[in-house]
Amino acid sequence: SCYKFSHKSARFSKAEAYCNKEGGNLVSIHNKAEFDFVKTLIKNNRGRPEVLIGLNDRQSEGKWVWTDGTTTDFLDWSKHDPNNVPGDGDIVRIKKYPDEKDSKFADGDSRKNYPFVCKKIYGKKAEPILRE
Ligand SMILES: [Ca+2]
Ligand SMILES: [Ca+2]
Repeated sequence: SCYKFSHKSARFSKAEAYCNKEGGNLVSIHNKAEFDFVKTLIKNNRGRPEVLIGLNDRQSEGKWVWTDGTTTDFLDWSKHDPNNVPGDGDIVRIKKYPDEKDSKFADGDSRKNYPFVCKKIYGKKAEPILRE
């Protein structure tokens, strides 16, 4: 797969649409090694503290799915999350809380702008653009 960090901030649906245009989706994460890689990518890009990934429960509250349609087989929540705040709590950021050692998954507001990471899976067509 191919990964791309965006320095521009966008809300979830716009970020996903941007990744779709590039032939991918917001990044999905399936194991610790991949999560570590994504965190390295963020660090190398000036360590923006909160970065959007493709995980969301927009369709069904509490049912976490990736925008690229891959299986939800890895979740690394902060001990504070998911708690349905801030905002609608429907999207997920990688976030480092001051009282935790590592960056973790944190649910957040789908209307708020964040930098984001796209991922393109070779030989896989991008899932269609999300509706608002
Ligand atoms: Ca939610
Ligand atoms: Ca939260």
